[in-house]
Amino acid sequence: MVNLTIDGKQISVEENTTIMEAAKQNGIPIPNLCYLKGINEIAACRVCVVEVEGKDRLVTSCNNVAQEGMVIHTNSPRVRRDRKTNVELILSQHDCQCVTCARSGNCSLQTIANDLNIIDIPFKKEPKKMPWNKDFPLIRDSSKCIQCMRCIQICEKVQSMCVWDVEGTGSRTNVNVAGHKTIEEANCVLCGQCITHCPVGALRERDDTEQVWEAIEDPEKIVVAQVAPAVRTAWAEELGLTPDEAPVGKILDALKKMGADYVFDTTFSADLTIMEEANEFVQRFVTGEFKERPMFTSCCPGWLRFIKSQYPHLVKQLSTAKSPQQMFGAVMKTYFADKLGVAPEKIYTLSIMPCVAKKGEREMEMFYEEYAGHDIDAVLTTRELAKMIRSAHISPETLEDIESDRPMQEGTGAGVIFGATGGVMEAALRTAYYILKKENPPADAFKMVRSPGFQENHGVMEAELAIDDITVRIAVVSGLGNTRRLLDMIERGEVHYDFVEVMACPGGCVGGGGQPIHDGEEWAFDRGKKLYCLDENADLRFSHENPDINQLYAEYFGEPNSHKAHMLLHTDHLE
Ligand code: HC1
Ligand code: SF4
Repeated sequence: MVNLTIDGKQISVEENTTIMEAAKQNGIPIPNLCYLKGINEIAACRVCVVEVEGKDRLVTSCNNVAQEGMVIHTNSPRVRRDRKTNVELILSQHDCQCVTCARSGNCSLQTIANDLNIIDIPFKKEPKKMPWNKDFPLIRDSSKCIQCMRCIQICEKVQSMCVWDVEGTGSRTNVNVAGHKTIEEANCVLCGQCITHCPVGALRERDDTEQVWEAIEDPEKIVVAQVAPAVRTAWAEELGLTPDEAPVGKILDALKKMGADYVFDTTFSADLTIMEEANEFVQRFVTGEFKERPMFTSCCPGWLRFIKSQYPHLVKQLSTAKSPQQMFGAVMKTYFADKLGVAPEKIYTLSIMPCVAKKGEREMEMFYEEYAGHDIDAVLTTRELAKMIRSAHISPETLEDIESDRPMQEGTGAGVIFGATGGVMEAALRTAYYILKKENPPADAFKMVRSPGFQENHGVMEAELAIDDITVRIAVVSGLGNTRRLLDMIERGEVHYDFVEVMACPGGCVGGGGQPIHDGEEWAFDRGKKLYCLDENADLRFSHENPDINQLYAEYFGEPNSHKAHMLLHTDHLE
């Protein structure tokens, strides 16, 4: 242990603890803009400077280790002056258009500038404005970038994609798309992790709320909305409700109050995905059609973008099942349109997702069906949903816990856990077991695939399951750096699996790039626990027991993997 004094408090910390972490562990927060523990400890912003007695110069606390006997002041007059100058320098190159910024009210630069009582910016320069395609689902505004390098580091170290890089030197240093490429050329997977780790508003999703308001206003359109499993764990964080006060029914009520005509829960179509995917897996597995193992899940569009650009030869091993979002869109524009007695063109399908890549997924050509354009017409993130609720001046405390509309009303616990890493696999195994044995396993029989944390075992959970004389080898991974490691091990023949679930975002969709932002904190695993809790308390925990899914098959699709199901619920990823 190392003993030192910070702000007059005598403390002991483990060796090799940074001053920043030592202070934090002892209830002394040191402000910072660029620091991300274990990922970005480069002292780029110099906001975290502290005074160490006996040293002439101030030291940055994020990348200097606490040493025996140090006496540190985190808020001396010298520190305050220096910190203020450093923030003024950052502001001098920032566009400071706070009122029109997507991150206004949730921006670490705005907070620190206010905390330091910065009223004038002494040395203002014209911020650099680089061109950007505003139609792309991910938007970067270079005039707001503070060059903290977090986007570069999260993309490279956690997601292994290296989309961002620094260009130029000295005062001409900028962050931009690596290799002088446009963002469209850069193989960006749209996971949005750079957005949720940006301390300011330099990165954001494309705003699609205005086109949704237009659709709501259009009397010719019937707006049919769906809400993804992970959204219920996080939307309230933006609106000041506690998790207990924020069931998914209140999101449905908000959507109805804003003018949606019908509202549904994506857990319904997560159950539908399980019916298709579990049957596909069992069919591939039992009939020996399955020469190339493993079969990969296909519901995460960040993962689809990744495999297509990084491991194109493995694309044929993806399940052909569309994601729940796309399946629900297809069902809304066919089965549901029939029920309403309207043409599919009249239906405007809206999904609320924790995800930026879902905006890209709806645009993908392969999901185009001749019957009615795209499966999905608009995708809003959880953050955009909160923004719409605020702009409609709905008081969150007046929302009621309403039910989804019929006939696609029911969703099981198996569908709910889709939003957390391991959830798709667990849900699929519950139904695959039933298909093979004609009886249910205990609902928690496969809970070993729930990841305890995305860094443990490099974020990989693996298991071998015996169902009678069949052994199924499975793995679950989240985060694309972890995924790359796993795929390389599979390719080198070091590990062998039959079925693998991949989610691009660390922790799964609960940690999605469209979720509310808590600067420098990771909330995915706490949100994931909420989903497992909802599953545990659900009346129905098996997708194949969902009565509305069974009705859908009886009335429309016949059986899983039928010709009609293939036409509407599956896709060819190789096209
Ligand atoms: Fe997800 Fe999915 S779980 S991909 O993470 O399969 O976005 O929540 O909606 O489609 O169900 C996201 C979440 C979501 C789909 C489902
Ligand atoms: Fe989107 Fe979920 Fe995939 Fe992240 S893990 S890219 S939120 S679908």
